Amino acid sequence: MSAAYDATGMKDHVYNHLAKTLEGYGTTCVFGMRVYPEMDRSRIRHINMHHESAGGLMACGYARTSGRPGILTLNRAGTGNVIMGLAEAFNSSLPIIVLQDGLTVTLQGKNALYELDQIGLERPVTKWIGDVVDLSAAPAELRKAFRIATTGRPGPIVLNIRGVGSIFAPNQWVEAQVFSEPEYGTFPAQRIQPDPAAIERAVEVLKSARKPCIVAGGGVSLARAWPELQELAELGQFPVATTVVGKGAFPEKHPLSAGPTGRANSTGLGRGRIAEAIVKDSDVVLLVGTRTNELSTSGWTVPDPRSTIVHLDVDPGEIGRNYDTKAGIVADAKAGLAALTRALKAGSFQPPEPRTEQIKKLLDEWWRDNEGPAASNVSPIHPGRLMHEVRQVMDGDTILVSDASTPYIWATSHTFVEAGPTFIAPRGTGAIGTGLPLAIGAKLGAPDKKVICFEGDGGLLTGILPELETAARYGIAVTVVVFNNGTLQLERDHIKQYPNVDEFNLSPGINFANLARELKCEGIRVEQPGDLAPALRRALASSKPTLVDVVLDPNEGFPSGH
Ligand SMILES: Cc1ncc(C[n+]2csc(CCOP(=O)(O)OP(=O)(O)O)c2C)c(N)n1
Ligand SMILES: [Mg+2]
Repeated sequence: MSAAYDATGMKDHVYNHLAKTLEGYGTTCVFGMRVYPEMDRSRIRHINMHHESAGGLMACGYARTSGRPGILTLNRAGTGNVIMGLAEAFNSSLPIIVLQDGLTVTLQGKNALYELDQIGLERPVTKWIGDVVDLSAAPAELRKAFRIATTGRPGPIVLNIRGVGSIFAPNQWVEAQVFSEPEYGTFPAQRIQPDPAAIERAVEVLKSARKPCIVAGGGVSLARAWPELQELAELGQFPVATTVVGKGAFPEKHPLSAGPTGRANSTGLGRGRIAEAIVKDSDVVLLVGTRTNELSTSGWTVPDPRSTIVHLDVDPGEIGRNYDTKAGIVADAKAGLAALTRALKAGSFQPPEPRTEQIKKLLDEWWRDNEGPAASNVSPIHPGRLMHEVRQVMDGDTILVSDASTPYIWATSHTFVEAGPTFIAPRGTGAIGTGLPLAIGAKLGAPDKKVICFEGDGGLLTGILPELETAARYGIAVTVVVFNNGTLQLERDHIKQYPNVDEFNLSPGINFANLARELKCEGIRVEQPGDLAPALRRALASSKPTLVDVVLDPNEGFPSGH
């Protein structure tokens, strides 16, 4: 334990104790509408966003790219708004810590200002809630929050700090020992090592395989296990498919990459059909860090339930959840993958026949089918052409963030990312109105990267549009690409047999570039395909947040599927 601050016990306001504790963990950024006035702004930026839902999502994006817990301070009045961020973090296993003003115990039940069952609301979507009644315990509870958030399966934490910020609680100046445990400032803070017997069982299964493959989930990126996954895949000549959230676990231009799985993009123009073919055609499937959810497994058909499953996951609750599992390994993904590689190298392992030719053939077919849309010159623009232009500006320094709905389906299917925290989509909740705040947080967690954010017009209008002003105020230079199709396309697609039902159409002609300029960002409207490339280049070169409003054909897209 390294004490970053004097641990002799000193009297100060609780907010100052907490700010000093955060500094010791290496936190570089705090989101929230509750300001800690004496926080050292030279070490921690405070981002005062507009909506607590967005704040929680910014904390999620920050956690993904920085590898540190995202911090949100919360005024009690914003409790109802924070649920979305907690839910996204809970389902996506992201460590965020919400420091909330809790109600003074003696006021409970009196209809006090903003009184609400805060803990009751938050309980189902948190890993742990610390109810801090004695304010002098707040720094110790924050240290506990960091330990719990960053070990095992990461997840969201709430500290309900009773009476803080309240005029009825004069004793907010308390004596406390203030120090930090910086080893819990990043995650995974301590890696759970695999049981050698579990590794041995898994290796026996992998050795017996004729056509093995790997399906990598979000757990690979959370464990930063990119090199270990690549080493194992190359050693075993295992094709690697990723789940939607797992996109970025493996370099997608690698000859062993089968690309992303996912029901929403496995038909028509979707690249998911490649992963689907490869994974279904495998006799042994090694699952790594995946919840085997409905979306990524195409309703639990990919992998085929008859294949032999090996599952490596830090959470024993996920192993065997949906698939009859021959060998389970409870471990951190980095530690588990390294152990598998070591054991295969030490044993008499012969790699099976390589399947890179099979992958290449499927990929060539997919490119051929996408040639037309990629070169399309029609206006309104075909989304396939937009994807072509986005691919030209993406490189190893790009982080792609997407809102839910068709933008995320195109993003997952039609882009190729490097290994790393390079792709973020809100698949914890699947909620629209999440992309922009995730992107703002992602940029703050990785200021040197280019962040491109795909947004639906419907997604922006859910209420996150004002966060463009947040990005402008703090100079957070994200590039927002709006899929402006004038409709809630995915929902409309579900009811297309009812042509007279038009509630899913938006007011026609909304110009998001103008709205962006009003909110102090740069805005570029694109109606012709030929204008896409210069607009994207200009946006990415700008030091200001820039919105590229792309007028898309509302009738072109993926068949419905969430
Ligand atoms: C918070 C939330 N409410 C409702 C939905 C259901 N839903 C899924 S897609 C969609 C339409 C989104 O429209 P838009 O963002 O414009 O994207 P498009 O499908 O038009 O590309 C809706 C409402 C959702 N995913 N999240
Ligand atoms: Mg739309």
